[in-house]
Order: sequence, then structure tokens, then C-alpha cells
Amino acid sequence: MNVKLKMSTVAVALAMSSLAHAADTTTLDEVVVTAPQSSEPLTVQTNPKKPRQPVPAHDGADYLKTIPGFSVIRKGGTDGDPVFRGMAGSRLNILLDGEQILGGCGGRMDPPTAYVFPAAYDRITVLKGPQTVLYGPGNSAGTVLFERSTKREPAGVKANGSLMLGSFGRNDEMAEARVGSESAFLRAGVTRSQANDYKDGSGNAVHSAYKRWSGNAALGWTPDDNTRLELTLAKSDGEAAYADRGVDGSKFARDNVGLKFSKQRMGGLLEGIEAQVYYNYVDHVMDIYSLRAGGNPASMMAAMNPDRKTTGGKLLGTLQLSEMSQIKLGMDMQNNVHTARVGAAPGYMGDYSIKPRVKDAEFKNVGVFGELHQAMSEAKRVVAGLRADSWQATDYRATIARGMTTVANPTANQTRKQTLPSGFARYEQDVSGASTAFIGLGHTTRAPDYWELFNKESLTTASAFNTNPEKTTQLDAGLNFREGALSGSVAAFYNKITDFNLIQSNVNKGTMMMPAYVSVTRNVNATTYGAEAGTAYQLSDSWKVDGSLAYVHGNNDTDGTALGQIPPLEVRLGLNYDDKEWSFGGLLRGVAAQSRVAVNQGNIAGQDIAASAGFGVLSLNGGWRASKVVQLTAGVDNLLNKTYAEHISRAGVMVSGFTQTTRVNEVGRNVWVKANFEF
Ligand SMILES: [Cu+2]
Repeated sequence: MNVKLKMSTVAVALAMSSLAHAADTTTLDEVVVTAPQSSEPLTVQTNPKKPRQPVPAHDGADYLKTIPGFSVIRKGGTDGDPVFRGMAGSRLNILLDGEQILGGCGGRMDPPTAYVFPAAYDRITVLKGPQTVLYGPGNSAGTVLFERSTKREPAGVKANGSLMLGSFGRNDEMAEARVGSESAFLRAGVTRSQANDYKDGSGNAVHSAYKRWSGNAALGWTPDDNTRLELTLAKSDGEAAYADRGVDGSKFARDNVGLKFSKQRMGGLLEGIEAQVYYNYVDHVMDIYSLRAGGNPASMMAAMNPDRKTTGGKLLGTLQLSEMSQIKLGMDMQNNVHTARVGAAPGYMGDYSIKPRVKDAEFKNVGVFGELHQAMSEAKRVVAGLRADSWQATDYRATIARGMTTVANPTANQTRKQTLPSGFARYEQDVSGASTAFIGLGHTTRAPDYWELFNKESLTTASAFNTNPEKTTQLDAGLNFREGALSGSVAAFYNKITDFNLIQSNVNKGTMMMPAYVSVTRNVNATTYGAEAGTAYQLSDSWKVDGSLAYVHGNNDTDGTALGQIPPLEVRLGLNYDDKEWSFGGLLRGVAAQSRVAVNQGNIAGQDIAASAGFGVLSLNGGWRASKVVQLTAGVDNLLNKTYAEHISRAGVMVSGFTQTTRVNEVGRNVWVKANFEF
């Protein structure tokens, strides 16, 4: 292979894998059980349309959980918070077709993944570590891209769909169609998902029912293979019961418009350009009366209705400096405004829905960045990037609620402006035809997010608005390998964080006699290290064994304690048979005990409760490719009906009619069947 060809392999790697994955969606596939494999250094891709086990809730976080290194803070049946290598919240950049979406809920009921309907996408890509600067600021733990295929397609009509039924009243429907010619197309899709309260392994119902639906449409113009103009629209809503708090989510509405233009393979110094603008609006209602018994709708705090409007854009140019050298230069921007209102249910005195929305926070960010791919030889390359963000936040709160009282806001009407530097460099070397080793050093400066600045107090004042940005410096190293029947990957990291935004709950700001418990944001220094490893061995044409492991260790260096909300060691083992018509598989997931805890400490989504016990869960699945059009899969998740909870999940609360548990327990035995259709 000559150097030029190798370089283009590097340069268009993502585009190529997108083609590969577009192809994936047209051939029906096996059930994703153990783990999607890492295809390139620090990159994991998976096709969300494939059936997977255990059956995830139809939101972004639960789909990510099948990727080693990810865990989910469970709150109820859906809308959990994704955590990667023990890092939660805005340490993980989550982009939907390049767009940022930020939730509105002060209680973090709506992480960005709550607005993701995975079946509506063609691929999920995870970029581990602070090892890219192309996708916005602050990706200290990683970047997650939910994307649709952008391949130009021949004239005609194409449709696909799926239907799933499971225990606890679970039913999901998805349909998608594309009609058009080579030069223009219209694509539309709908998803719907519903589940009743599930039962844990002991037969106790968990307050967890949900209903979610989404619709999306795109109108595209593709005059040639390399040019694309696309207008996209999306609308979705849902409701979800929560087992970890006194309110449920009765509205998770999203409105979205996006416009994207790209021109690739232009052939000159300017090889490609991309431009994008978008609008995302989320309107969230949480209340005490609509999804649970005993809540008084006339109460003046019966419903809370935050919203968030996020607008942004990106301009990116790809310069082919030489055969060996390509640089992507660009800028992106994002503004968002958060408001809230509180009141009684509609129809009661003090109806929240007719009150004015009160703005409490506004953020603005403009970033400039450059990322260089430099081939050193056929087998060696360097990838490096620099990024600077101009970040601004304004605190519009006049007062701050503390329990049943309010206190004056010491940072009312203050504006902060900061320049945040980030950068990375990585060396990759192909050690054989199909194996690549890499080592990289990355640094990010992450501005505190809405929850860290506006939803918490500081230790000394009622406002955390002056919390320092978080500085992460991380070493990433690993190997992707394929030798005959054996393939796999190892990715290890060592991470030093300065001014980690630690959330600490149950801090008493009152007196012994008159306590007033608040949650605070504190800047501490922290160290984390760990690794993910995955391997698969093809025993024969039909039989395969695979396994994965994920481990992270976290220290709070300032306090000399463990870092909170660190998931324990996790191992998955799978044995699969697949003869292209029939498939069978078994999955054993083992999770170790976690004794390194920091009670009341963690992140914006959750704080440690106590040490936790380990557990093992066995699941089985089977599939039948009935024809080119239909694939049937079925499975039993948690076959032995084990009662267990993930270490980082939220504490259960008392909900009328339900049994309170230490943590929100995972789903008991769950039988499901899924049909995928392709026309
Ligand atoms: Cu909420």
C-alpha cells in the first residue's frame, strides 16, 4: 500500500466506516450482546438498529451501556445518566447529527440522551478521551455521536422498521422510509416505545413506567456524490415515572430544526467544507400528581416547568496540505438560555402553565480549532489538535431557594468570561497488517455546566457561580489487533484532573437544631486511571467466544479519599453460534463489589450511597433470518431473575404503593421478541 493510499485511509476513516455501517443496515445482523468492538484507536462504533441484549430502554444512555467503559445511573425505567470511565454529565459531549442538545431539568431528569431515540439513527460512535477537538469544547471523558447515514442513494423507495414486545408491557415500534432520486430525497421516521412498571428479581414493582415517541424528517439535495444540502426537523415527547425522587416527568418535549451543507473531495488545497446551523428547544415538566398517587395538584409546588433553548453552528474546512498531511480548521458556536416556572397543576389556582417563564441562566461559547493528521510513513502517523473556546455565562437569579426558604443570590446579574484552552497529540503505528498501537496525551478545559453553576451552592456562599473550570490532562494508550481468528482491543488511560467539579450533597448550612441541607459544587483535584479491553475468538465458522472488561479507579487527591460514583470492575463473557440463518447466544455479565466509596459525593446526576455487592447476570438469545425482509430475534434477559442494582444508581425513595429499595433495582427476568423488517 503506498503512502498516499494510507493517508487517504486515515483522512476518510470516519466516512468509510459510515459507508460500512450504512451497508450494515441493509444486511440483517446478529444480536449485539457482549460489546461492540473497537474498530480504530479510541473509536467504538455500533449500529443502534441491531437487536441487543439486555434490551435497552429506548433512550441514548441505555444503548451506550452495551459499550465497555459505560455505565448508567438508573433513576427509573428510562432517562438514566450515561457515565464513561466514572465521568458523568458534560464531561461527555453528546451530539445528535452534530448538534448539541442540553436538558432543562435542575434535577437532571433529562440528560441529552433522554432526547435521543436510538432507532432513528444509523450509527453510534464513541471517541474516547480528550483526543479530538472537532466536536465542541469540554470532552474530557469522551465524545458520543448519534448520526444518520449521509450516503447518496439511488432513486427509489426504501423502508425499514422494527417491532418489539417484552415483559412488563414493553412494546416498541419503529418505521422509516426514504423516497427520492439520486439528486433529491425525502426521509421520514417515527419511533414509539412504551413500558409498564417493571419488577426486580424479587418481584417488587419499581415505579418506572414510561411512554416515548419521536418523529423526524429530512429533505435533502445531493446534486453529486460529494455535495449535500439537508434540512432536518425533529419533534419528540415522552413521560416517565421516577423511582428515585418525589416527582415524575410528564413532559420531555423537543423541537428541532437543522440545516447542513457539505462538499467533499474537492480536489484542491481545499479538500472539503462543512457548514451547519441548528435550533434545539426542550420543554420539560415534572410534577407530583400525574404519574403517582397521593400528590396534591393544588399545591403551589405541584409542577415545575424548566425549558432550554440551544442554538448553534459550525463551519469546518479540510485542507489537503500534501499527500501526507491534512488539517481540519474550523469554528463552532453555541448559545443557550434556561428558564423555569413553578406552580399548581393546570386548572388550579396558581396554574404554572400560565405563569411567565423566568430566565435564570444564559451561556455563550465560541470555539476555534485545528486538527492535523500527518502521515510519517505508510505505517506511522501523528494526529494532533488545538482548540480555544471563548466561554461566557450570566447569572440572572435574584434569589436562591434553600429548602422552604429563599436567600439572596450573591452573584445575581454577574457575567463570567473565560478563554478555555484544549489540545492533544497522538502517535499511531501499525504493528502488522491489521494491528495498530497508539499513545496520546490530551488536555481539556471544561467550563462548569448549568447544574454545577446554577443548581448547587458553594461551600461558603449560596451560589456556585464562581466555580473554576475543570482541567483534565490524560494519557491514553492502547492496541487494536486482529490475528487470524483472534481480534480485540485494549485502551488504557491515566488522568489528572485539577479543579474537578465535585458535587457533595447533604451539606448542612443551618445549625444542629435547625438544619438546612444543600448540595454544593467544590473544586478538588482528582486522579483516575483504568482500561477497557475486548476480545473475540472465532472457534469455527459458526462459533465465537468473546469477552470484555472495564475498570476504573478514582481518587479525590484533595480530600485523600476515593472519588465518588466510580463504577466497579465489570466483565462480560459471551458464547455465540451463528450459521447465517439461525443464531444462539449466551451472555454472562459479572460486576465486582465496590468498597471504594465517598458517601454523598459524586457528580450532577448522582452521589455515592454506600459500598455495594457484586453480582452476576445471565442472559440468553436466539435469532432467525426468516428471509431477506424479516429477521426475528428473541431473548431472556436476567434468566435467573437476580435482584441487583448498579453501584452508581440512585437511591430509591418512598413512592405510594411501592417498596422502597436502597438503590433503584435493575429489571428482573425479562422475555422479549423483536422483528426487524427491511424493504
Ligand atoms: Cu425534572
